[in-house]
Amino acid sequence: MEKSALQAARSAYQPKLPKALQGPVTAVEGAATQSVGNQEEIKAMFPNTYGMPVITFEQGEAKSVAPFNVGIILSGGQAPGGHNVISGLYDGVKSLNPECKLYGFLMGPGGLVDHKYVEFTDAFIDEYRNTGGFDIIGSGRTKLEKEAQFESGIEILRKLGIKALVIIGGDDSNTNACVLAEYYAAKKYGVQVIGCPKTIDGDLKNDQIETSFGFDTACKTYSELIGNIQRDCNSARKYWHFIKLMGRSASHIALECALQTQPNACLISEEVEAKEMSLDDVVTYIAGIVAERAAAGNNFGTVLIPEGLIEFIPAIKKLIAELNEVLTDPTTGESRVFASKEEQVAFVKGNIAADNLAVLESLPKDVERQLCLDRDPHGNVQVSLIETEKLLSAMVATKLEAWKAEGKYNGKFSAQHHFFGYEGRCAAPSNYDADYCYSLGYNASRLISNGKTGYMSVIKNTTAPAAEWIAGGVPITMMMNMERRNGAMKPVIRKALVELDGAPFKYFASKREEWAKDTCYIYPGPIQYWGPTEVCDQCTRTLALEQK
Ligand code: FBP
Repeated sequence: MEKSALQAARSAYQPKLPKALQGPVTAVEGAATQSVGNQEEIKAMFPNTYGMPVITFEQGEAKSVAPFNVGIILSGGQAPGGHNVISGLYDGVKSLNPECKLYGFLMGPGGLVDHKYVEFTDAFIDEYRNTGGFDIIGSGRTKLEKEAQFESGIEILRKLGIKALVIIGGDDSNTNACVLAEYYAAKKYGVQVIGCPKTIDGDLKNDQIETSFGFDTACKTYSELIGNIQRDCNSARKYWHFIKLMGRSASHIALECALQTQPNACLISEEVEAKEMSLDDVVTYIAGIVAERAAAGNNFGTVLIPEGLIEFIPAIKKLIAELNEVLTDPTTGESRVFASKEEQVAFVKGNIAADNLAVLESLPKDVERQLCLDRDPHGNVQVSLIETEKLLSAMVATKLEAWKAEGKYNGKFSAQHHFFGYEGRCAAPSNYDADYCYSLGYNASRLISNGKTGYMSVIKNTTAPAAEWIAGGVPITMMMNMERRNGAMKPVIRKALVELDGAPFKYFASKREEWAKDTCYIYPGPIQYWGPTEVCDQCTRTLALEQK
């Protein structure tokens, strides 16, 4: 494989490990745990994996370990650092016994069900160390939830002599990992299942998980691009840039990028919901900032928009909840199947309440259509396909015209649109993500050799130097509660949204008026892999503020 100069040099980087993982470990068990909500229901559904203790690894005595085989799956959207989780796990199992084998299932959970796999070798792994992407084995969004899938999985796991499966995924994939762990434990199949917290969205975090991997690199990549746009914007002084950022429901990415770049406006979906803002309120807020800057002679600026915004506007949220119910077949719990998109839209319109229909029909035609159409396999609206940045700028332009007619505004408004998501998901992992991911993978090998199942690999204290990081495992059931999905109550990992009383949001809120009025842009520049530590090794502003 031909490599870029950076890739070639970067492949030699040896990621750092927490001190406890640098040699043999001993597992220290905490007290019994319980789920974050609906304790009785979750306990009843996960009798074999509920209540287990949090594990912390400390340095221990060397023991001989018999060889064992492990399988790994990349699930869901790409996130920088996935290859390092795999190389960390590979090095981890080989350090326990060089005869251990690691297999990768191809193109996501579907590879397990369809028995598509590869065996990793030194040369294969070395090609991918410290690189972005999930292309080493590919990823997919097949939802692992049916008994037939679990049974098909055990066939290939037995054939390959696999003792443990590591699933790298977000909240939905780790929920499925837990269901699989419980199923195999209940059936006494002797296969352990370990999860690993991945997603650029940053919404898989809690008291035990500081951050999901990939968030750091993705936000730094988007912030570089936003900084570049802001410099262009401040040079030409003639455009308003509307920048939509990935992140699905949560606004962590938008907030982090705002903290890194100080734009003129950044919407936070969770705040829009808490303040019960309508679409018109959101438009009025942005138009107000545009008008205020215009009055000072500044007909330019930047607006950051989280991709899930539309789902948090209360009237639209209520509409989406009903759409999700209507699009699910109550007899099977599966999505209804339609002969055509037109038939699907017509069915939806004929089956929702009048107030929701009125909201749906008040939206531009393309948004209306997208809301009625397909969900991803986990039942999520595909918000990345809704062009909120164009919708908002068009509505802001209309509002400004009205204000002009009333003599309230006398500026010029010309908009440019951007959507950053795929640009950052496969970036070469920052030093933080390279070390964090390698440690998560290496740590998973220790959870396996200690016989754990239904655990998530966790690395804590990551704002300290890597040697001081704390390695261990957290029972996945501990993060669960019951939520309504596809028309039924399901046990799921609780998604972490932006907390309005959390330090990152509070800091942003204390600064945003100044950033709106004045031009306070920060230009972060590209991720650096070598150089002064304050340039290369900083964690996200979110994590720094949270851990302070
Ligand atoms: P995961 O939750 O699987 O990590 O995916 C995150 C994400 O990048 C979201 O930010 C985005 O809405 C979605 O994936 C896009 O999905 P797709 O890659 O299928 O277009």
